[in-house]
Amino acid sequence: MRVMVTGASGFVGRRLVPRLESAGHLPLGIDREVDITNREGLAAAIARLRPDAVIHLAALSSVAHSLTAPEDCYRVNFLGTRALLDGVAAEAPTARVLLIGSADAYTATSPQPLPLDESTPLHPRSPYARTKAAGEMLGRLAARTGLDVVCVRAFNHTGAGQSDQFVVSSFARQVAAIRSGRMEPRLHVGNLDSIRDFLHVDEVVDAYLALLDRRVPADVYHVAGSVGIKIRAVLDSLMRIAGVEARVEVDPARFRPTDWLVGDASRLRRATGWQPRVPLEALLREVYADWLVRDAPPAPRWP
Ligand code: A2R
Repeated sequence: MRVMVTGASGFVGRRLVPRLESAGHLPLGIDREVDITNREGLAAAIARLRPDAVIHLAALSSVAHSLTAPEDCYRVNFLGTRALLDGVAAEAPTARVLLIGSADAYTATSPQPLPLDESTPLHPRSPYARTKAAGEMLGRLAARTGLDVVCVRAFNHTGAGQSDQFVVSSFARQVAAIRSGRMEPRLHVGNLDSIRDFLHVDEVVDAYLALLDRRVPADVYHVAGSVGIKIRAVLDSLMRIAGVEARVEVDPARFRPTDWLVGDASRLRRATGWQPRVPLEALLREVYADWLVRDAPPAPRWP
C-alpha cells in the first residue's frame, strides 16, 4: 500500500516509516514541510501522493506545552485533523485513515477495578486531550459520511529517541546525567502517584500496521498494555538500573493531578491478534542507555 504518514519526522514516525517499508508498503512521509493546517497545501500533497492509507501522527504532542500554548495546540491538532479529513475526502476518498488519539482523553482519577475499555466516556482534562478528543469526533463524523476512518487511543509509549518532555524519557535523561557525573544527584519530578500503562513505541507501531488491514473493521481501538505501573515505580527502577541514589524534588511546573490510565486492548487483540511483548524492564533499560549515548560529551578530536 502507498501509506502517507503525517508527522513522519517525529518520535513515532521515525520508527513507523522503516517498519512500513520492511512490511512491503511504500511509506510517503510528510512533516513540517507541508503544514498540516494549510488546507490547500495539504490537499495538494494528498493529490500528489495518492495514498491508499494515511496514518495521521502530526501533532503538538506535549500536554505541558498545550497548557501554556493552547491556541497552537487547537490549531495543529484539531484544525490539522480537520484539514486532513477534508483533504482525504476530496483527493483520496477510498483511503483508510488512522487518526492517532490519546488515552489522555480519559480522566480516571482513582484506580478502577478493570482497565478502561473503549466505551469509557471521554473526559479530557488538558487542552491537548481536548484537541485529541475533538479530532476523534471529527473522524467519527467523517466515517458516517463514508470515509474509512479508524480512531486509535494510544496509551503511553516510549523508547530510544523520545523527547524528554515525556515522563520516562525525562527521568532516564536525569538519571543518566547523574550517573555520568554531569548533574548533582537531585531529580526533578512531577506527580509520582499517577498510574500509567507503558508500551514500547515499536509495539505501538506494530498495532498501527495491523490496523491498516482493511479486513479489520473501522472502529475505535485502544493500543494499550493493560498493566498499570505507578510513576514512582518507574523512577525507582530507573535509579536501580543506573545504580544511582538521588534526592527527589517535586517541581510544581511538572505536577499534574493524579490519574490512572490503564487500557483494555481486547478489541484490538481480537481484531488483529496484536500482543505487547516488551517487558517494562527492557523498555526502561533502552531509554536509559539511549540517554547515556545521546548526552555523552563529544569524543576528543586528536590532531
Ligand atoms: O513540532 P515538531 O517540529 O517536532 O514537528 C512535529 C510534527 N508537526 C507538524 N507537522 C506538520 N504541520 C504542523 N503544523 C506540525 N506541527 C507539528 O508532527 C513532529 O515531527 C510530528 C509529531 O511528532 P512527535 O511530537 O514526536 O509526536 P509522537 O510522539 O511521534 O506522537 C505521534 C502521535 C501524535 O499525534 C501524538 O499526539 C500521539 O501520537 O500520541
